[in-house]
Amino acid sequence: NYILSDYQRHSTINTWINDMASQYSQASVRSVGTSYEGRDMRAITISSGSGRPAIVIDCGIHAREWISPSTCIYAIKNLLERYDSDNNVRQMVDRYDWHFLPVANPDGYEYTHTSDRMWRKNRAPTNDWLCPAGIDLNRNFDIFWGEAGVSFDPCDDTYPGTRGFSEVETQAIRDWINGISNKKLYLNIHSYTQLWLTPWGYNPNERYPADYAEIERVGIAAMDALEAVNGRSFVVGTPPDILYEAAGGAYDWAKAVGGVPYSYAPELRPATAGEGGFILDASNITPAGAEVFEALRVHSEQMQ
Ligand code: 0X9
Ligand code: ZN
Repeated sequence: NYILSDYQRHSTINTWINDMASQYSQASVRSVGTSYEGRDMRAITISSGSGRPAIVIDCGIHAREWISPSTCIYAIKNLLERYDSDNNVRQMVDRYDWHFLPVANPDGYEYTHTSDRMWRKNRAPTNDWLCPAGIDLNRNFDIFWGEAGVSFDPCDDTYPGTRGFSEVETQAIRDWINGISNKKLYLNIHSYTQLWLTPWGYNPNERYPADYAEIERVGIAAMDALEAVNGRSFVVGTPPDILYEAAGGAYDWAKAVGGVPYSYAPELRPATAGEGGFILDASNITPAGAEVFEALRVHSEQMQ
């Protein structure tokens, strides 16, 4: 049970993913790409059959948001370990194929462990000798790229790179999503402030997608279940309405181009900077994982 006892290094997570796949027949590993510094971007699929619709979840696209990878790990662990004993979990796995990428930005994640706990971006080079590395991967998807919520100063946290999909990590995430058929749900998991963000993060042509009412309905049902676990409340809404506009985000791309009908960007614990912000005590790993797992269960039950 070491894996949820603390935030883990990338190599530990990759080894654990392989261990899960060798222990459980429903699990299989694949590499979706290699990061700029050469780390393996390892994904795991959980499936008990064939031809099921897909749920696709990535964590850790922002390096410092450590509660995100741990929550992916919690979900993988619980889907596999409780499949035989828990009817709810068995239904989750029998209804959907689950695809997880627990660390979408491995170079940034390692950098937060070794050098700068508050790093957000990847570690690929910029053209600025003052700030020689770092592109915000959640501004680098080719969907209204660079139009809002970015800074073109490579020293800034929202530097989107020089063009959409300039980064090997976003290319890998894109190709991984495109390679999965019959996708129903995509989650691009962040922290913090306890939001379940709905599309669009930025869209100059429409404020809400045509199927917004359904996206909102399922999101609210999921948050009711999440809150029932530990009493934490999450707000459902779009970034322009409840946070800020930002273009080039993964979940906007997944819905608009990737063709995933239900697409969200959750912002996990905590609610406030006073509770730790990005630097959240490891005692939150299990309760955060458990509450998000309930939200996943409701998504899998309620999506049409
Ligand atoms: O700014 C972001 O990328 C996310 N917030 S965070 O504090 N984790 O950095 C919000 C992403 C919402 N998605 C889009 N606006 N596309
Ligand atoms: Zn983030």
